Amino acid sequence: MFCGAVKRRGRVMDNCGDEKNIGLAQRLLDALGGKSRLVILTHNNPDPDALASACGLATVFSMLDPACRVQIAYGGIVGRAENQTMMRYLPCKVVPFSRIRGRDKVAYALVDTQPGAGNNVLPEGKIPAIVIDHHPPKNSTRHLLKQTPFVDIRTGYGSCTTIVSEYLQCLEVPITTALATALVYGISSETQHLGREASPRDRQVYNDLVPLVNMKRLSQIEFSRRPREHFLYIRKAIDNAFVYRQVIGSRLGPIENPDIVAEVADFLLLHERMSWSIVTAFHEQKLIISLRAGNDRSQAGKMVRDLLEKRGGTAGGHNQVAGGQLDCQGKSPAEIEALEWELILDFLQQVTGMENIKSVKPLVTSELNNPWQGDEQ
Ligand SMILES: [Mn+2]
Repeated sequence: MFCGAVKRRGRVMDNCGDEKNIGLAQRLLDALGGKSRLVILTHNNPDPDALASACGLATVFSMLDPACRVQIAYGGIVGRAENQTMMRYLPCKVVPFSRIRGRDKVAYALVDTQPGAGNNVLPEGKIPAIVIDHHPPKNSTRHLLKQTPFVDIRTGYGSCTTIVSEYLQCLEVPITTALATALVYGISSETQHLGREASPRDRQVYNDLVPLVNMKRLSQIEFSRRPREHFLYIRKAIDNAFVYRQVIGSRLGPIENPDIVAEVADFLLLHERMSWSIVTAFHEQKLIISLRAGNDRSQAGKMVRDLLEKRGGTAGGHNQVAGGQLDCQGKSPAEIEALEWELILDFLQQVTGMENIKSVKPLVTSELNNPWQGDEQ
């Protein structure tokens, strides 16, 4: 029904039309290479885009091959309240990767991530059967994609969910209310309601799906109640916030919930005078960094790769949203903190074009706190 609608409006869509539909279905099935189990992996600490993509792909496979056992798994944790609520309402079960048995015998699909991206738990040396993503591939990992039977990477798309939604539409898979709600939340949270990095395809799919959504549930997800810890993180973020010209940032120190880094980066960019935000934190021996840009022609993804890859880290992203991590195993807290400042100053120089930046200004406090010292519980 959706394909028909799209064709009537004269839009060209990949994999649409009866012949190509069969092509898409067959290519997806063939990618499994005869395996009867598929594990769909999101990126670590999955966000709504990754969760919705995984759920959409699982629904595709349950129609294409009801005999195939499909599981959705993730590395890291689901920390953000909205994402936890979303998961409760998802029509698919999503489990930590530690719960997956027989990891050698299954086929893997990666959604919203790629082999070698550094942000997923695809077992070392495994080539996935399927990769569906909207992040630009890195040159260093192209050889892994070449070996992957089914690759669909569309860097012009604002969300990975849009790609998977197009599969559902083209293959005429029935979309339940719960699935539509998840897909629409995936697209809207990734693109800030289509305002950030959204393409015409994102808008089209979103508009197709909205009539199927349970709006009350969508609202419950987006405006989830939060635990006390959330407010402590926000206080910490504000207390440690700094500004330098058009850049706002914060250092969160050691944290339990890695999702908060991206959340604070979005939050700080709400400052009316700022065009960039940078947030850093430390979790499981890794320095995590999140970047946001207000301008859609900024190159946040390239920026964070330049910052981290020369130091041995992994990073990726788009024009306005990007992030990465740096392994700090064996380093002392003082060394990590020094590295953190080095990264921030390097970033400030690149963005502002200023040299010899010595200090940054606190946003609200008279002096900058040190998030590495003391617990604020
Ligand atoms: Mn995404």
